[in-house]
Amino acid sequence: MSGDAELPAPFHLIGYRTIGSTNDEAKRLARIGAPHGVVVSATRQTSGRGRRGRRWESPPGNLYASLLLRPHCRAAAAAQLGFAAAVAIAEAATKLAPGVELRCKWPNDVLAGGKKVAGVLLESEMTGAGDVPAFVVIGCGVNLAVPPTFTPYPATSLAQEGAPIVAPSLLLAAFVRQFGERYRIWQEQGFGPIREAWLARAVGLGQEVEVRLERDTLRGCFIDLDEDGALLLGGAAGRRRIAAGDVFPVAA
Ligand code: BT5
Repeated sequence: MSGDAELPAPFHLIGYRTIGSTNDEAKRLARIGAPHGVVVSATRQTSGRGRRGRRWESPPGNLYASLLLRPHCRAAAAAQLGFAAAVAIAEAATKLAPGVELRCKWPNDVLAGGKKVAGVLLESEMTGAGDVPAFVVIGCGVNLAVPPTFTPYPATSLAQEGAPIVAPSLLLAAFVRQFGERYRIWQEQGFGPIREAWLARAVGLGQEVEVRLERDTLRGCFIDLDEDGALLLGGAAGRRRIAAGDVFPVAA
């Protein structure tokens, strides 16, 4: 475990070589009172997680980091921060890999050259009091050097898309700077600016998409994002609001 002074305040790095999951460690630290701004990173994870308990392949060479935040917001509004993280990853990666086209895929994926290069896992816990989360943990996995072996949605790494090899610590510093700036604007102005930045990079917007839910698959036009980041899907039966799922393009 090691510390690093390079992150802008209030962010503070706790780095590990090997850990189960940086999200689990950030949550453990949050429960024993760690402050807003702690960032847990690891060279590799042995139990990296995606959403719904899915596995996140985490070999050395890529970025694995989790931000611990203590925002004063409605629980539902915390989901907005996942979009801020995806935008900040895309912005940071664009600076370090200028030739690669970075886009956002609902809800919080980042694509490089049309393939998944980064994912975000947002988890929060409530206190007993009111609708304000006790803390929010935002876990980010970014494939810098090593793409995963097999995935249902095509995946890649920045290096595979032609970028030079970027050190995880370099991307982490750039990401945290971008995220810190987005977070400050979010506190002052709400979701609007993040939503605009995310929509400007969104794949599938205005197009026919397939949305896979836990027990169902829907098809429709990806119309918009709502105030809490839910996907608005238009179809013959009207407009439907989707809070969680996976989006796939529909072959023309
Ligand atoms: C995500 O889940 O995309 C969120 C991933 C978050 C990972 C970070 S790493 C740091 C922090 N600590 C953790 O334990 N997690 C966070 P989801 O949308 O459910 O995507 C998971 C799916 O992506 C898997 O089922 C695979 O199909 C695919 N996948 C697995 N590893 C991948 C990788 N390295 N790159 C791209 N896709 C991957």
